[in-house]
Amino acid sequence: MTHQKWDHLWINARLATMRENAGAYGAIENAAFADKGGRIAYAGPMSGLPAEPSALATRVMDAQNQWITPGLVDCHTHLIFAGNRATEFEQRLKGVSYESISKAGGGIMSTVRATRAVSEDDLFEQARVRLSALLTEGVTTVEIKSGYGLDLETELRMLRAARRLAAQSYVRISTTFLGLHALPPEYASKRADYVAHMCGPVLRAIAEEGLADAVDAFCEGIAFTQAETERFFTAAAALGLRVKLHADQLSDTNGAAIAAKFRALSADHLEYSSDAGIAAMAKAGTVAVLLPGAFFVLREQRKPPIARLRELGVPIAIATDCNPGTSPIVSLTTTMSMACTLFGLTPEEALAGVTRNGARALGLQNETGTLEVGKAADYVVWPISHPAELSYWIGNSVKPAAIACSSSLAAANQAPQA
Ligand code: DI6
Ligand code: FE
Repeated sequence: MTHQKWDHLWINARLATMRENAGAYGAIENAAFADKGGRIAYAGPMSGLPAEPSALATRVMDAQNQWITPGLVDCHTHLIFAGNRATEFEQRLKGVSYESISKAGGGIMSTVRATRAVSEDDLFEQARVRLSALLTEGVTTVEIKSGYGLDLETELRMLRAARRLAAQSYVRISTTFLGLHALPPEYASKRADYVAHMCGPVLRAIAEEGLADAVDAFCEGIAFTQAETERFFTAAAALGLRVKLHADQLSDTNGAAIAAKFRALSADHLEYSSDAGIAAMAKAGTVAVLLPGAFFVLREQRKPPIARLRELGVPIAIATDCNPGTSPIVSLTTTMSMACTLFGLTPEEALAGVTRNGARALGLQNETGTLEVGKAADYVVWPISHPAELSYWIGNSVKPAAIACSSSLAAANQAPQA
């Protein structure tokens, strides 16, 4: 038999493949795992290997019974911003609400002022530190939203910084233009003009430069209405961009249904979503992205409708929502713990939420999110005895033994070895 040698082969591994309908965690014990040219070449039992390991791969590594999972996906972040909002945190602890801080010109606008004031290099550098924290715990795909610029220049700066992070790190980055995040003061009495500006020239410029993979809006009482959101989504769809939505976080604004209407990749938060909204998502194939970090920080009481999501088979993803206002967290595994403790997800659902379903929330389900032959070789080797440990430890305390990401930079750097 002629065999084109694999690049790497792990033997004596345990795989949490996270394939759908493949039993708990899609687990395979006594397993082997191989990649070639940045793609998964084998993910199955040792007994299925076609020859002796040394004959199969350039490098053979003994996993010593450690677990291999797909690389983790953080499918909702606002990683690029300047400054922080610690003093608002203090105010909220004294009883001032998030909404009233926002109405008084703080909240998102305070981060917009800080973000507008700094250069692209500064934005890049501040985000790089946060990105590194995510990567050390096995994240290989990160979504990054703009939305703290709210003018053409700053939105472009944010998205360019996100693209630079992608080019200079071992990570796959998906970018989202969050044009309708807050109404900036220069448009205070001209709401319609702001929406038109974002739906027209700003969206076009961003699309022309290829800076966004999707768009997003904050559909909320303190942010944008249903009609404004729909207008933005219609403009995005005309340019071939997929949509995502901050939906029903603080009140039921019909967000889940709007997302479904536009076949959104995901609707995120969903604490106040109606049964009808969730049913519409199920039909549209829209992923429910749960963000327990924001729920925790805002000390919310109302949980997303988990039972309903399960009942209707809506895929559930989990993300950090890393942002300076409501979710200042750069640990996806801690977020998994919160999803279990605060929302009642099982550790298996939490892991599916940051792998298979996180990938789907970005439209990357054919590329990453499970250990399956042909997908990108994005994987993590963990020194754990059970995959539930990934949701169990708090505060970035499980360190991967190895991380592989087949993003372009990783592929480029590995090429000479191949
Ligand atoms: N994501 C958001 O965009 C808003 N809430 C959320 O979960 C506001 C973020 C902020 O306050 O900066
Ligand atoms: Fe968010």
